[in-house]
Amino acid sequence: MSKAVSSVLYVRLPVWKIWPGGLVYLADFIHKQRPDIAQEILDLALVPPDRRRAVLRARLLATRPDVVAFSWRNMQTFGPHPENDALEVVMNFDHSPSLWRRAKAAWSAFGIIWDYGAARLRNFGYLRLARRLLPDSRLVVGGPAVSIFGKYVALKCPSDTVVVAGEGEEAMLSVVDGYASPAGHHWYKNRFGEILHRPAAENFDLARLTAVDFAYIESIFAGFRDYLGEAVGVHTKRGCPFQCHFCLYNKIEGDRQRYRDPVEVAKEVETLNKVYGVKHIWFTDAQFCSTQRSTQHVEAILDEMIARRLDVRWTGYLRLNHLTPGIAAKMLASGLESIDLSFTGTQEVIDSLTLGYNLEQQMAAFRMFKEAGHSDQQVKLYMPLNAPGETTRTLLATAALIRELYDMFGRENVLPFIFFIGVQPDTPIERRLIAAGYLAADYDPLTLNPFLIKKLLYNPPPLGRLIGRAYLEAFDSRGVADDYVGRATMEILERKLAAAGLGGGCAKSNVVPVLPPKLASQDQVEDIAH
Ligand code: B12
Ligand code: SF4
Repeated sequence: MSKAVSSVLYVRLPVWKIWPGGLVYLADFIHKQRPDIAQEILDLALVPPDRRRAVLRARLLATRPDVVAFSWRNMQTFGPHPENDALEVVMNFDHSPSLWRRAKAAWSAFGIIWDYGAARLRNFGYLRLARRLLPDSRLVVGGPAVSIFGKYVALKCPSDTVVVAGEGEEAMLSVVDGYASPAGHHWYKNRFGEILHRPAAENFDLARLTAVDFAYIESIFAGFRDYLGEAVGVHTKRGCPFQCHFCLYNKIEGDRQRYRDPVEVAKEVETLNKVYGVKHIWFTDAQFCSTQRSTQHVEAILDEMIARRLDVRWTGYLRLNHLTPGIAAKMLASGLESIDLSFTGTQEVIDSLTLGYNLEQQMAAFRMFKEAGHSDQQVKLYMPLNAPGETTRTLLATAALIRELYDMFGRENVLPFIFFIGVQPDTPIERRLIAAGYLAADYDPLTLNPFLIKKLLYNPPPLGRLIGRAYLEAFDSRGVADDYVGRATMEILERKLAAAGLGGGCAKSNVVPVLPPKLASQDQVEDIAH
C-alpha cells in the first residue's frame, strides 16, 4: 500500500459533446465513500480544440492533484452510424458510378482518417503532459475505449499509469485509498515501463450506486449545466447475458446482469427533471430490457417514474421479447420517446447473428405498443444489412416488414437506419471473419489503413454494391423527395429487386419462403446493382 490521496482531477478526453456519465458516477461514488477527498471534473469536450492543451496544463498546475483520472470514451469511431460522414464516404468510394465522386470520397476519407489518428495521438499527448508536469501524481485512465483497447493503451501510455478496463468504481476507490495494485481488471505500466496485467471479472454491486448527488456534481464540474438541455445518460443496470455476433457490450460490462435499485434510479431522474429541468433521458444500459428479470426491473423503474409524475421523455436500447401489454402501456405513460432496437426481417438472419430473439415475438410486441396507444414515438430500426446469411430474399423480407411497421405506426414515425456490422475485437463475428480469411489473424483493429478500415465496415459483395448504390441514390434524392435516407434506400432496393423479377416480398418470409435461396445468383445481383 502506498500513501492515500486527498485530491483527484478527472479529465474527460475530447469527444463529440455528450453527457460524461461514467465520470459523474465515479466522482459521486468516490465522494460518498471518501467525502474528504477534493475532486474536480474537467471536460475537454467543452473546450475548443485549440485551447485544450493549455486549459489542461493550467488546471494541472493550479490544482496539482494527487490523482489525475482520464476518461476515454471513443477510440474506434467508424462504427456505422446513420448518415454520418464516414458511411457516405465509404459508399461513394466503393460504389459510386462517378469517378469524380470516388476521387472526392478518397480525399474526404483521407481527412477523416487523419482526424481519427490525430485525436488518438493528442489524447496520449494529454496523458504525457500530466506525467511531465506532475511526476509524482498517480495517473489512471479508464472508460469505454479503454475497456476495449486497454492493452494498446497500456503500451502507449506514460509510465506509472494504471489502465482500467471495465467499470471503474472499485478500481478508483482502491487508487484513492492508496493501494499500489488497484482492484478490478487493469494493466499497470510501472516506472520502468514494464506492463503488469491483472484480469478480473466485473462484479461491482450496483445497489451501491445510489441516486447521484447532482448538487455535489455541480460543485465540482464547471460544465455541468451545459448538458442539461440534451439527453442525460442514466444507468439502471450493467451486463448482458446474450452473445450477439457483432457485440462486445457483454465483454465491457460482463455477462451477468446487475441492477441498481429502481427507487434510486427514479430519484435520479426526478432530480434531473424537477430540479435541473432535464427533459430527455437516455438509459445507457447495454440493453434497457432484455431478459425476463431485466424487464421486471424496468417495470419497477417505470412504476416509480409514473408515481413521481415526471415530465421527461426517455429512450434506450430495447429488446422487446418479454414485453407485455401492461409494460408497453407503462413505457408510453412514463415518456417513452423512441423505440430503438436491432431489426432484421427474417429469423434466419436473426439466428445467423445469434441475436437470441424471436421475430414473431418482436412483431407482436410492436402491436402491443400500437394497442397501448402509440402516438408520435419514433421506431428506430438499426438494421445490420448484408450480415452473414443475408440474401436478396431476406432483404426483401426486411423491406416488407418495414412496410408493415409503416402501416402500424405511420410512415413518418418509422426510421430504418442503414447499418452495417462494424467488426470489433474479440467478438464472434471477428473470429468468424478471420476463420473465413476475410481478415488476417493478426489484423490491427486500430489500423489507419483505409482499405482495412473499410473492411471493418462489413458490406461484402455481391449485395454490397446493390445496397451501396441504393443508398447513394437515396442520399442524392433525399432533398427532392424530402424523405429519410433509410426509408428511401429500402424502397429503392425493393424497386431494383422487383425490376429484376425478384420482388413480391412477403413479410413472413421465415414462414413462407418468397424465393428459393439460390434464385439470385452472384452475377444476377451484380447486374441489378448496375
Ligand atoms: C449508450 C451508448 C451510446 C449512446 C449514448 C447516449 C447518451 N446520451 O449518453 C449513443 C447511441 C448516443 C452513443 C453514440 C456513440 N457511441 Co456509444 N455507447 C453507448 C454504451 C452502450 C454505453 C455508454 C455509457 O454511457 N455507459 C454508462 C456509463 C456510466 O459507463 P461508462 O461511461 O462506460 O463509465 C464506466 C467505465 O467505463 C469506467 N470509466 C469511465 N471513465 C473512467 C475513468 C477512469 C479513470 C476509470 C478508472 C474508469 C472509468 O467507469 C465508469 C463506471 O463504471 C457503450 C457500450 C457499453 N456497453 O459500454 C457504447 C460505446 C461507448 N459507444 C461507442 C461509440 C463508438 C459510439 C459512437 C462513436 C458511434 C458512432 N459511430 O457514432 C457515438 C459517439 C457519441 C459521442 N458523442 O461521443 C463505443 C466506444 C468505444 C469505441 N469503439 O471506440 C462503445 C463502447 C460501443 C462499441 N460498440 O464499441 N453511444
Ligand atoms: S447486441 Fe444487445 S443483446 Fe446482443 S450482446 Fe450486445 S448488448 Fe447484449
